[in-house]
Amino acid sequence: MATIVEIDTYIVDIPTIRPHVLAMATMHHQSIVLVRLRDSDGIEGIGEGTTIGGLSYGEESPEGIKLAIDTYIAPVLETCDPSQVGAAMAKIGKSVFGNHLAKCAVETALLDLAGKRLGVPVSTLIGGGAIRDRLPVAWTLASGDTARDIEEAERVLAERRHNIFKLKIGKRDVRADVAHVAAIKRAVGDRGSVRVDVNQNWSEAQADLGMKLLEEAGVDLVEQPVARHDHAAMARLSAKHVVPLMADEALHGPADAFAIAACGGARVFAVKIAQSGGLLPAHAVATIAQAGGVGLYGGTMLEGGVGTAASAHVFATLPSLAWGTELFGPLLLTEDILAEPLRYADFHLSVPTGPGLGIALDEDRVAFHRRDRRSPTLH
Ligand code: MUC
Ligand code: MG
Repeated sequence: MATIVEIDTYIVDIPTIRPHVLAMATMHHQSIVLVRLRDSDGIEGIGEGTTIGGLSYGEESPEGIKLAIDTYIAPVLETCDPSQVGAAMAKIGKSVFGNHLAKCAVETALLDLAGKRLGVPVSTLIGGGAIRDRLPVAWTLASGDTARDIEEAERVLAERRHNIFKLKIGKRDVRADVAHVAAIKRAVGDRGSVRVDVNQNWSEAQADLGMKLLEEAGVDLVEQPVARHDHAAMARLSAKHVVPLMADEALHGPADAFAIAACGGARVFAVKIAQSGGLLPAHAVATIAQAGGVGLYGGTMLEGGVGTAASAHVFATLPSLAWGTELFGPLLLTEDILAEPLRYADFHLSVPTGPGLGIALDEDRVAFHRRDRRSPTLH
C-alpha cells in the first residue's frame, strides 16, 4: 500500500482585479489555502480550501483551514491508503467535526492523486464520468457602482465570455438595491440573465418586498435572501413568489439538502464543493436535489484554479444543470496560479481533461504569493 509521505499546506494571497463588494465584506484580495500531498510512489495531489472575506462569510477562515489540516487532519491522513479516498475521508470524519472547507481541500488533493495514479480525470471517480465537456459560466457584477457594473456587463457580453449576471445586493435599502438591479437588467435586456445574491441580509418582510419588486424588474433568480437557518421563511417565500429562491449558505452538505428539499425551502440549489465538505458530498447534494425536483446551479467560493477545476469535474457529471455555474473565480484575480489557465470561451468554461484534476500549478507564481514567504502587507 502506498502511503502519504508529505503534506504541505500554505496560504497564497492574490489581489482581485477590482473591489468585490458583497453584503458582508468587500474583497480586495483572495486568500487561497493550497494543500499538496505526495505519496510514497512520488505521485502528487493538489487541493484548495477557500472562503470569502475572512470570517465574514462562514465559520472557517483561511488560517483556520490551514490549522485544521496541519494539526488535526494530517496525522489521520498519514495512516490512510491514499488510493481509497472514501475510506480516508470517512476516517477523517470520525476525528474532525465540521470544517467542511478544510475537508474539501484534502479530499480534492486525494482525488487528484488517485486520478493521476489511475490515469483518469476526477469526474470519472465521482460521478461515473463527465457527461458534458463545458459549463455555462455566470459573472458577478459587484463593483459597488451601477454605471461601472453596466460597463463591465457590456464588455464581457461583447467578448462572449458571460451572458449570465449575478448581482450582489443586500447592503442598502431594498428599494435602492432593486433600482440598481433594474437599471442593469434594462441595460442587459434579453441578451443575458440577471440574478441577485442577498447573502442572507434580508428579513422575511424585506425579502417578500424585494422578491416581488425584483420579479417585476425581470430578475430570474434570488439567492439566499434570508438567514441560512430559516428554512421556514425560505419555504414561505418559495411558495409565494414566482421568481425562484436559490439556497446557498443554507446548504452545508447532504443533510441540509434533504431538509430544504423536503420542506420546499428552495427551488434551486447552489451546489458548492467547499460548503458541502468535498466533491463526493457535493455530488450527493446534487443527487438529493434531483430526486426532490430542485434545480441545480454550480456555485463557487471564488476559488482559484484548483478549486474551480475540482468544482468543474463535479458539475460536469450532473445530468441536469439548468441554471449553469458561476465558476469564474480565477477571472476575478489579477494573476492565475495555474501553469496553463482554465479555458473560458463562448460563455463557457471547458472542463479539464487530463488525469486527476487535469491542471498544474505555476510554481514560481505560487512561491511569489505565498504568505509565509512575503511581507505581511495583504492580510
Ligand atoms: C456567494 O455567496 O455565492 C459567489 C460568487 C460571488 O461573487 O460570490 C460568491 C459567493
Ligand atoms: Mg451566494
